[in-house]
Amino acid sequence: MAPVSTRLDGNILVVTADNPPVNALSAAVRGGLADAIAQARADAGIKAVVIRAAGRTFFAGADITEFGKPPVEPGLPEVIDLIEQCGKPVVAAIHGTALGGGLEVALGCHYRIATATASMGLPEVKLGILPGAGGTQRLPRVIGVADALPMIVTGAPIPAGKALAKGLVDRLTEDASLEADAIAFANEVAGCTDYPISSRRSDKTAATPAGVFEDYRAANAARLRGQDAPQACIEAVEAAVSLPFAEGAAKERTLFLKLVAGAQSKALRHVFFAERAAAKIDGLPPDLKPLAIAKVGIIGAGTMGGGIAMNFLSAGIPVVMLERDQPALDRGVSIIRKNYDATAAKGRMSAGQVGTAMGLLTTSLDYAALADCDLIIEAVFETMEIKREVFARLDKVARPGAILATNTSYLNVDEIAAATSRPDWVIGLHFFSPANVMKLLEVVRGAKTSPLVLATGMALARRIGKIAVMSGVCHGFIGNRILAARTREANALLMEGARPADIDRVLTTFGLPMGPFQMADLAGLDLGWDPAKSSGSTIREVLCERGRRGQKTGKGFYDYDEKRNRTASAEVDAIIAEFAARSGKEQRVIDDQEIRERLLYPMVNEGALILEEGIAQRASDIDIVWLNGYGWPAWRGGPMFWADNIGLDVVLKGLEKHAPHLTDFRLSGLLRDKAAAGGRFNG
Ligand code: 3H9
Repeated sequence: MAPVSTRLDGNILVVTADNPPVNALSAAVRGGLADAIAQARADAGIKAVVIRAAGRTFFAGADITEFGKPPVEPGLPEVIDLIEQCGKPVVAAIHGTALGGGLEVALGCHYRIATATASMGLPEVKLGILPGAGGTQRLPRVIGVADALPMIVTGAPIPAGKALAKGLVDRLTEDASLEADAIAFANEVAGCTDYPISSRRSDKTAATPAGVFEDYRAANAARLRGQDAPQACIEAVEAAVSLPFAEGAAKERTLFLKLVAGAQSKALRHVFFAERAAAKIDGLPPDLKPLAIAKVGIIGAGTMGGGIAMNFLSAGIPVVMLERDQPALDRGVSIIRKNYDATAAKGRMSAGQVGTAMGLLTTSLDYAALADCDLIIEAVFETMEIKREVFARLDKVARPGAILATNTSYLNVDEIAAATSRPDWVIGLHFFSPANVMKLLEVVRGAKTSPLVLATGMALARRIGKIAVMSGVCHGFIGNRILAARTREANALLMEGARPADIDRVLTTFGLPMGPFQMADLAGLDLGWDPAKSSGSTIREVLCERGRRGQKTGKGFYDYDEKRNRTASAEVDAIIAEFAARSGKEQRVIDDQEIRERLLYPMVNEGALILEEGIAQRASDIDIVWLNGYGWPAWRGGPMFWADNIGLDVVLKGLEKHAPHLTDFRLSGLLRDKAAAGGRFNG
C-alpha cells in the first residue's frame, strides 16, 4: 500500500501518511506528500488540505536510515516548500510526537491542530545535526528566538499545551476527534487567502533582543564544549534573524550537509540505533510475555536501596522496603522524601505527585512482608557471605513465581543464585548511583536465569524509564570491568610519573565529565577503607591515613578551597614519588598522548574480551553501558565505536607498544583478529 493516500471530504483534501512504525519521512512518503499537494493545486474544487498520519504518531522526522546514502528526490525542504506554497490553506493534524522533519512539515503547513497529549520538538541536535528542512528558519519566525533557540539547541520537545501557549499550534483537541476537528478547522479556513505563511513572518524575529545569541553561547559554553551540532544550531537561528528566509535556509542547508557527513553525527546516529538494539535479546522465544510486576520488595534502605525504590514509586508501583532496624528504615524513608521534595522544589513534580509516590511506600523489619511481592531486589552490603544469607532467607519467604534480584556491582550472580532452591528465578539488576537518576541498568543473566525472568527484567527497565543492557556474569559485568581496566592503568601511570591532574585533564579534554581522581575525591577516598586494617600499602590508604579523604575533608588527590576549587597537591606528589621509589619505579615525564592511549586502549581491549567471552551480546551494548553509566561523550559513540573509527589496527599497535607498561594485561584475540582483517566491532 502506498504510504500516502488522499481522500476528499467535501472541499477538503485529507492526506494520510501511513508508514509504520513512526511515519518517518522516507522517500516514498515525501513523494506521496508532493503528489498530494499537486493534486490539491490542480483541483479547483479543493479549497483546503489536511495533512495527518495514521498509526501511533504524526511524522517522527526524516528517515534516519537514509542518512549517509545517496539522496532520493524529492528532498524534504522542497516538499515543505511545496506545502507552504500550495496556494490553499493546509492544516496539520498532530498526534503522538511531531519530531524533527515532522515538526518541520507542520511548520510548513499554515495551521496546526494537535491532540492534548501530543508533543513536538526538533531533536536533530541529538543526532549531531540540525533541523535541515527549514526548521531553524521557520520555528523562530513562528514562536520567537527566546523559545526557539533552546528547543533547537537542546532538542527537548514540548507538550502540546505549551506549544499552544507559545503559538506553535493554533488549537488543541482530543485524540478521538482529531481528524474530524482538523477537517472542521480546514472548512473554516477553506478558500481564504490570508493564511499565515511561516517563512514570510517577521513579527517575532524582529523583536529579538540584542545580545541574545552571545548570552546564550556564554551561558551554555561548558555544556556544549566539543560538540559541533549545537554551535551550528545557534548559527542557523542567528541567520533566521539576520537574513531573508531564502538566504537563511541556504545557510541552514550548508550547515546541515556538513554536519550530516561529520564524525560526530555518525557517532550519534550509531547511539540512536544502539540504544534500540540494546533492548533486544537474541534467541528469546518471540511470543514470550513478560510477567506483570505489581509490587516490589527492596532489602536495604541505604542510598542505593532508596534510589532503587524511587524508580518504582515514581512509576506507580508499590514498594515495601526492608531493613534490620527501625532507625535505618526511618533514615531511608526520610532520604527518599527529601529527594522527592527537592524534585518538587525544582518544579519537576507537583506536591500531589510526591504524595502519591510516598503513599506507595511501606516499610518493614520482617522478611514475611515480602511474601506477596512479584520482584524482590537486594541492595545490601557487597559481600558474598551476606548476599547468600539474604537470598537463602528470601527463598523461604518469597512466593513461587517471584523474581529474586541482586543489585551487586561485582559479585558472581550464579553463586548468589545457588543459595536458593530456584536459581532460574534469580537475576542481577545492577543500578547505577544515584539510582533514581542514572539511566543505565545492567540486567545480569545468570547461567540458570530463565528467559521469562530475563524478558521481565528488560521490560521492567523500560517501564521505569531505564536503558537496559544485558550482561553475562563476570567480575564487574560490562561497565565496572572496563572501568577496572582503566583504573589499573591510571594507578600505574601515577607511579610512572603522571600526576593526577594530568590524567584527569586528558580524560575531560576527551569529553568525559570527570577523571578518576576527581571522581575518587568526590565519592570519598575512604569508601570501603577501614582504619583498623589500613597498612599504608596503597597510595589511597596513605592518603586516608593522612586525613586526605576527598572533597569532604578539603583534600584528597587534590587540595580544595572553601568553594571546592581544586589545585594540585605537593604532598600528594611526594607520597606518590615515595611509593614509586620504594617499588623501584622510575618517574618520568609522560605526554598526553601516551596517557590517553594507556587509559583508553586497554578499555577497548577489555570490551573486546567481554565480547569474545559472550558477556555482552554486541559491541554497541558496551557502548551504551559506557555512554549511560560513565559519561562517555555520546558524540564519540562509545568506546567500541570510537575504536572502530580510529582503526582497530591503530589500537592494536598502541597496545603492543605500551605492553611492557600495562598491568595485568591480556590481549583480546577478537581485537587482534579484527585488526588483522581490517574489521570493526560495530558492523
Ligand atoms: C530529521 O528529521 C532531519 C530533518 O530535520 C532534515 C532532513 C533533511 N527514522 O524509538 P522506538 C525506528 S532527523 C528511521 O523504539 P518509541 C526505530 O529505530 C530525525 N527509523 O519507539 C525503531 O526501529 P526498530 C529527527 C526510526 O515509541 C522503531 O522506529 N527525529 C525513526 O519508543 C521504533 O522506535 C528524531 O530524532 C526515524 N526518524 O519512540 C526522532 N524514529 O523497531 C527519533 C524511530 O527496528 N525517534 N525509528 O528498533 C524517536 O525519538 C522515537 O522513535 C519516537 C518513538 C519518540 C518517535
